[in-house]
Amino acid sequence: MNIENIKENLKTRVSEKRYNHSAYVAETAVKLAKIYGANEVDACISGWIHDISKELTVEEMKDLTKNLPLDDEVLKSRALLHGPAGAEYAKKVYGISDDVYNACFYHTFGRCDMSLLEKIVFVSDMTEPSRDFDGVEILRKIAEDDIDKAVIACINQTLGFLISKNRTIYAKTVETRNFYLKNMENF
Ligand code: DGI
Ligand code: FE
Ligand code: FE
Repeated sequence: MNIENIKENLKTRVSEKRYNHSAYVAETAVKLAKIYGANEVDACISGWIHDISKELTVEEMKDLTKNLPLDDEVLKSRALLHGPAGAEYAKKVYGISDDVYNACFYHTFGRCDMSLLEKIVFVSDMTEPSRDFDGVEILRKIAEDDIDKAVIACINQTLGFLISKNRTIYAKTVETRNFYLKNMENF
């Protein structure tokens, strides 16, 4: 596996905007990996591949994930399914590590007790330099201070966005938030 090959392939699979977003997520994930002592190569690869299946149709995503036990809600939503579909695609094509696979799989809704890499990719996706929503600067600061708090703050941002659009909220997103909030109380 080689980052140059991943970049070339990604260019053929997503728009220029999403390609640039992926580059920024890789850059941000490496920066956070340096701060928290995570594997920088894994952070870089995860950033580049996390959205690699995002522009497929839901049918193509379902085909990639057909052997996985996914919830119906995930199977109906490109927004929720693209992480698992990207993880499966990258596993098949590049033979990624389990940690990179999980960082890609869970990058949209998270999960309880994420690995450091999973948290870094989750937070980098939301705080990379081309994100420009209100409050992103505060999120970037939290990201460099406390990665668990940053996970909660990123989910709060997503929930606010979903509520403002009157969209459904996936239960696993809420479960991830509850896990980290409850963990915080023990500090
Ligand atoms: O792929 P990106 O745009 O870089 O970012 P993402 O993978 O975090 O989110 C993709 C979309 O998924 C975004 O529009 C928000 C949406 N999303 C995140 N969490 C949930 C969700 N959609 C639903 N329905 N439920 C969720 O819990
Ligand atoms: Fe995504
Ligand atoms: Fe993304």
